Amino acid sequence: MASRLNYISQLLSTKAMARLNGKLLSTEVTLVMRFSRHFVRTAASTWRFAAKRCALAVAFLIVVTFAGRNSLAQANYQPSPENLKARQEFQNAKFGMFIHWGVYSVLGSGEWVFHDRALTVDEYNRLPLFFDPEDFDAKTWVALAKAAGMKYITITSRHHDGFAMFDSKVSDWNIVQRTPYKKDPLKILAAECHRQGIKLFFYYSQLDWHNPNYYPRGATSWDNGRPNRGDWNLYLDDYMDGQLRELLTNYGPIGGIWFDGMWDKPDADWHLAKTYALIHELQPAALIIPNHHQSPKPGEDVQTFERDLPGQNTAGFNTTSVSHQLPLESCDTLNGSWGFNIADSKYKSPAELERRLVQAAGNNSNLLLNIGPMPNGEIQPEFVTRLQAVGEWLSHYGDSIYGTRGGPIAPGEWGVTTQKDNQIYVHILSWHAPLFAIPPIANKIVEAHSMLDASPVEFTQKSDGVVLKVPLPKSDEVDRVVVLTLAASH
Ligand code: FHN
Repeated sequence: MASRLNYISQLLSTKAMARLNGKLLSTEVTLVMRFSRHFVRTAASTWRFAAKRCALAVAFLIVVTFAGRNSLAQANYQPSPENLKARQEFQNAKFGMFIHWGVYSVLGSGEWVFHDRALTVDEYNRLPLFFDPEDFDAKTWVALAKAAGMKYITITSRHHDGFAMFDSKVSDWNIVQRTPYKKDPLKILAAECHRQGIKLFFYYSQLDWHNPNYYPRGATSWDNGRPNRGDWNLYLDDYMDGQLRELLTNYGPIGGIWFDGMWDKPDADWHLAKTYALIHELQPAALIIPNHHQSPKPGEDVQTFERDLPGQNTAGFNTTSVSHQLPLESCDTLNGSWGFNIADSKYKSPAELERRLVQAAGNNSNLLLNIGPMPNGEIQPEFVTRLQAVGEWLSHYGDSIYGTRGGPIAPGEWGVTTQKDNQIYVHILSWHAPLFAIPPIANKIVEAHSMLDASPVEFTQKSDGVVLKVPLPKSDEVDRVVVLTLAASH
């Protein structure tokens, strides 16, 4: 309640508050006089008391209205058959490429540089003048995603700087009108993705550090030269929904919209019902993936987790429970940054990335792995070689990942299981003894083999569990996968 009231007081400028108080004051005074005469000694204190009551009444009304609207989101949402099919395909895909790319990459200091250096809007406005990605080649990007074994791409159509990396008619704060490049890379990328059979999702930041109508400001705001006023409804209904309409009509069928930034104003009314309905109406198969760090709301199609597997909260973002209805996704960085960061060399090794992918699959989740291309449009070699190595690993082990769901045994330090039809894949990530015991499996196991070389794996199955005799790992073996084939259930 305290944070909501805080929000309300931000929302109502002093002037607006005075106007509203004026309107409601006479009713309030009557009420106060009738019910509280012995508490109110003088006319002056009557006015003060009435004004307080009045402000609280207004605040309460707004809280109720806003809380109601926000929590309802797209009430009574029934996903269309196309949407349900897209959810299945999304779950089968398992591995995607996340791309953070914007004018911020010019400074090589990540995508938060506007905020982190507390730049003014006027200062930041100079950045697009230096953004000319003449080496951007969509064919190479999509081919790299495919070589890595990734089945979809999610790219920033705009990040928190509000800069549209596409041809937007809603405002000139976009790549075509503000940069020497003058082209729409998302158009080129979308065409290439369609050609190479990769689904394209658009990341869209609802948080905006540049637009004056993103007002009242949120938790990440600083004084960057915007006026202390703005029209929130205009921002959502005209600006944001206008751009979403463009993204959903000018780029062919897209995989969906990946929202980010609602956490900046968690109690605000984001007009979700309207925005979600617009997306589902324009492209019923497009999935809505919100990174709001809250429990899923009606109208959302995927639950996503930032820098953590579902159910974990090492990064501090994921405090909610895990949905059993929606597909799950976990996103992470290949080094430590989202946007291009020239000083970040904390690259994860191919083995770490493979483990991460296996753990995601065993937790019934996709992995969306991020790279931040350079301002010239190239992807740095440290990313390329690591992604290619993961792709090489997947060319051998892909059957144990793609199209699977989390297996019947709870993930543990030792590893995870995945399952597809009548096959269980036991992914042994950390186990050094030759015998490995797992809890009971309902169906009879008819065969077990190692995925590495198809050699048989001895096993005993009893009512209290299964024991596998696994070969010791080879020195460079990241994941020992034992495939159990189950008898068909009758
Ligand atoms: O602030 C962003 C951050 O820059 C990045 O885009 C990540 C990706 O999940 N999400 C936000 C933080 O929640």
